[in-house]
Amino acid sequence: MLIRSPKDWELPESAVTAEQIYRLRNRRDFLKSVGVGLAGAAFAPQALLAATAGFPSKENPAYPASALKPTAYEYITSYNNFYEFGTDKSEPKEYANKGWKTDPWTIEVFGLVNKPAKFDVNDLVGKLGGIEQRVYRHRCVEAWSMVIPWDGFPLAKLVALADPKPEAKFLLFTSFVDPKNAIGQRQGNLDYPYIEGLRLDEATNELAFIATGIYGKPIPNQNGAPLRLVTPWKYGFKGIKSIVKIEFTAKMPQNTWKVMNGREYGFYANVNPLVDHPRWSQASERIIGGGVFGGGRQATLMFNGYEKQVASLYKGLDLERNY
Ligand SMILES: Nc1nc2c(c(=O)[nH]1)N[C@H]1C(S)=C(S)[C@@H](COP(=O)(O)O)O[C@H]1N2
Ligand SMILES: [Mo]
Repeated sequence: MLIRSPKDWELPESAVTAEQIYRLRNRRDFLKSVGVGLAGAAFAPQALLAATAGFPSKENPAYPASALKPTAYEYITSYNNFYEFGTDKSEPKEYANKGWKTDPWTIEVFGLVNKPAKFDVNDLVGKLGGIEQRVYRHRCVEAWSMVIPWDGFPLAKLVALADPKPEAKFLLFTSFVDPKNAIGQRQGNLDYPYIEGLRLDEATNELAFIATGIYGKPIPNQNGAPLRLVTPWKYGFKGIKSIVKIEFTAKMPQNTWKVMNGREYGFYANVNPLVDHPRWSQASERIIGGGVFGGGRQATLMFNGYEKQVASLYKGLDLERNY
């Protein structure tokens, strides 16, 4: 098993020259220019590829690795929920890396905003002033958990760039459609595209994050490349992967799991150990990962341990009804 220490993934800036960075803005041209074919591209130095999307990132001292015990990289990237690539935890790693392209990638921001726009992901990261690292808890509704060192940017920055109109109250996120490459979309295991929603004040909460990396490296396809939502106080299914559209709306949008089974999954999906899932308890969780840190169970925390940051968002809301 691969356990990476910070030393392995913090690549010195000196490893990348200005010229290389410049050429990598046209990554494929660069790979062609040095004679790296499709097969060789997999071995292109991470530092060089990473340079285009703002890596290496700096740790945000408010969410340090020292406060939590990050799950090993190997587990984070091989135990996944990404139904577009199969329902088994091991399938996304295999099927999301068989010809599905996540670079280049465009994301469209539109709806009730003053500045609708389409962005190339790397341009967007540049516009927003780069990326940072935050170590967050990750709690799936299936009662398992991990701790993930994400790289990315606060969603609030993207919201500010879009400049919402006063009528905008919600965000509707839409994932990609590509049945040719997504085996789960061919099988029709869910209604596609996968969609998710947030209230505008949830989206601008300091915790809401768009991840473009894990452990200081570009986010692997199976984790939702090139950019996915991270809302650590909510169950994992809110963290929609591989986003292509964000629409600002006046009405509360639908979300995939609520559409599939509204009796079991709601819009809010806030982690709450006191409200059981109809088929299992949410009071505790299985810790993913072997060795010293994994394999056990622990009590689930209200709002997954982020009560201080988010409890005020839900004042006066009946959390049992508004699951
Ligand atoms: N597009 C899309 N996003 C998705 C999912 C999915 O099936 N499709 N699964 C969700 C669920 S249930 C979880 S727990 C997390 C898993 O993220 P991870 O594989 O990076 O841990 O992604 C969420 N985002
Ligand atoms: Mo999940």
